[in-house]
Parts: sequence; structure tokens; C-alpha cells
Amino acid sequence: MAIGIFGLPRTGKTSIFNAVTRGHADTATFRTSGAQPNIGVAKVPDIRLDKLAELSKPKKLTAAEVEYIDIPASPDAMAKGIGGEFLNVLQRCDALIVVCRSFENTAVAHVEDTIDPYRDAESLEMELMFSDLALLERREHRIGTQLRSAKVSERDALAKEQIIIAKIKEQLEAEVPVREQNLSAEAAPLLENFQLLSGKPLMVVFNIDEESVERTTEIEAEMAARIDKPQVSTVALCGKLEMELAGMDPEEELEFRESLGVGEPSLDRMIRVSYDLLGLISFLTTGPDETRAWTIRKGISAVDAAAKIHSDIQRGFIRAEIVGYEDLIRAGSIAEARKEGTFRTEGKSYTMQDGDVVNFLFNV
Ligand SMILES: Nc1nc2c(ncn2[C@@H]2O[C@H](COP(=O)(O)OP(=O)(O)O)[C@@H](O)[C@H]2O)c(=O)[nH]1
Ligand SMILES: [Mg+2]
Repeated sequence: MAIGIFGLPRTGKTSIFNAVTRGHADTATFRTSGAQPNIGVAKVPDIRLDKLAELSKPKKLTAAEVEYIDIPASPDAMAKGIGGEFLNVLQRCDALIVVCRSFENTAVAHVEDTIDPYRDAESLEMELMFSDLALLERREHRIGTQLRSAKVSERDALAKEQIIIAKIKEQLEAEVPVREQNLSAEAAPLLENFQLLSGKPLMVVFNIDEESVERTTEIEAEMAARIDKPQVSTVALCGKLEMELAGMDPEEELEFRESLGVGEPSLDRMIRVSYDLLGLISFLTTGPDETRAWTIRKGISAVDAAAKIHSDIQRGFIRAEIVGYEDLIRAGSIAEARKEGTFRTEGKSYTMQDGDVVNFLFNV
């Protein structure tokens, strides 16, 4: 599972990538061509791990992770359409982040004459839709050829595909991204195949000025109101500043953040929103050795979650002892939670919830 960062040239994509992954990829004032995608991993900030660690005093804390891919824009991104040579990288991503430039910086040229992140967010969403339309047209064309030589038994499936494609195209032409289209369950396997870009969950990130950081909450409220669409999240942060902060040691960073007077670091929020957009949740384990967050997809069962830790635990699964994180903290200990009845056993088919603190019982 990976989330792709894309956008116009010089909007701060690589700066933001470096901030979330604490990496050191090249940021560039001028150069944009010849760049390759950067791949990195961010730790998902999770206060619950620290709280659990207070209870079980483990030797080690292990956070969940999110993979980011920083996808360079071609210099003439707008003219050539989205992705260009990196279209296949975008298609492989499970969710997308579009970075829109909101910072003024005369040393860094913008591809447009003016700074307008709402305009850019809109036009990049259009680019996603154009890319999908082009893909669907190519597929339609191919179906046309296939139909000429298709066996009777194959005709049905191809004809159905044609109908579904026509429906998706019609809505795309009316500027409705795939993620907002109410498509039938029949369309699901096709969508899986096509990997349409406007069907992927999206996060719109405004890269704001250093001077605007203190107005982050205000800017984010406006974004949430103006970009209010299903499966689209919004975050504002200053990429350059966040990249510098990520390069500091933790105490220095904390001090600096406090002096800036911002609440929850936007960067932490961005990472958590990424995790959520990818459809991921964490279950937690804790003990004297390790307190750890394990990544699973929303909706999976206890026995499948067990496989995350070890395939033996899945194979020899007996039952799971589970308490919700909030219940455990309120009770103060496993023993108290057991008395209150919030600590209970669940079977194989139990649907895991975010924040479940789990102990799997198994034999092999
Ligand atoms: N003033 C200012 N400059 C920024 C900010 N974010 C990025 N830049 C500058 O913009 C240029 C392009 O940044 P980069 O991250 O390489 O953008 P990319 O082309 O989208 O990957 C670099 O010179 C950055 O230092 C920001 O928030 N404020
Ligand atoms: Mg870059």
C-alpha cells in the first residue's frame, strides 16, 4: 500500500516527501526534468503507543508505517497531461496526494503567473479525469477490435464491459470523478483492473508560506469547506519549514514547534490522514518486550489479522483476547478491564477495530 505525491513542478512535493519520511531527496529551485520518483516510509504518529507503554514498560516501541512515492512532474506537465512517463507509478498507488503551491517565493517560478492553490487543485483533478478518459477510450477501441474476432461465448462479457465504460465516461465528461460516481458492484472488478486515477482516494495539500503557519487552522477550515467531496481530505502545511523541522533532533524540534504556536503538527495529521485514506487501521499489542501497532485493512477478521504477526498464529488460532484502547486506558489495567467486562475473548471471524489491544491465543 503506497500513497503517491503528485502536482505541478516546484510546488514543494519533494520538500513534503522529505518531511514525512525524514529523508534527504533533492529539492530543486529550477531543475525538474530527469528526476526519478523517490520512495520512502513514514512512521505513523500514535499517542496510544506511548500510553500503552506507560502500562507495560516495554523495551521497544514500534509504530505503523506508510509508504510515500514522490512523483516528479514533467516540466510541461500541464501541456502533456498528468503523470506523463510516470503514469504507471500513479496507477500503482492506492491513494494520491496533490500538492498545491500556496507559498510566495520569487526565487521559485510558478508554472502559472499567479499563486492560486484552489485553481490548481481543480485543474489537477481535471487532469486525473482526462487521464482516465484517455485510458477508457483506448480500452473501448480495443474492445471494438476484439469483438470482430470474438467467440460467441466471449461477446457477452465484452458487451457488458462496453456498457460500463460508456457509463463511466459519460460521468467523467460531466466532470464527475470516478470516486464520486455511484457505480454498480458489477463495475468493481473492471475498476480494479483499470486503476483509474480519479477513483483513488485523494488528499489535497496546500503548501503554505512560513508566514501563514500560524493561520493553519483557519486555512484548513476554509479548505474543508471549499473542497468538500467524498473520499477527499484536505491539509495545509509549510513544506520547507516541515522539512527543516524533520531534520532537527526531537527535543529541538518540539521546542521549535512550541515557539511557532501551532497545535497538532500538520505533518502528523497529514501522515494519519494518509493512513486513513489508504483504508488502513492499527491493532495494538503490548507487553514487557514490545508495544507495537500492526497495520491491517479496515474490515478484516481476527484470524487474518493474526497472520500479520506470524503465519503460525493464524494457522494455530484458538481465540483472541481483546480490549479496546479507550476501555483499557479508562480501566487502568488489563485486570480491571477484565472485571469491567471490556476485556473479552473473540473468535476467528471477529471484525478487527482500530485500536483493539490484542493477545492471540494459538497452538502449533
Ligand atoms: N518559501 C517556500 N519555499 C518552498 C516551500 N516549499 C518548497 N519551497 C521551495 O520550492 C522549490 C521547489 O521545492 P521542491 O520540494 O523541490 O518542489 P517539487 O518540484 O514539487 O518537488 C525549492 O527551492 C524549495 O525550497 C515553502 O513552503 N515555502
Ligand atoms: Mg521534486
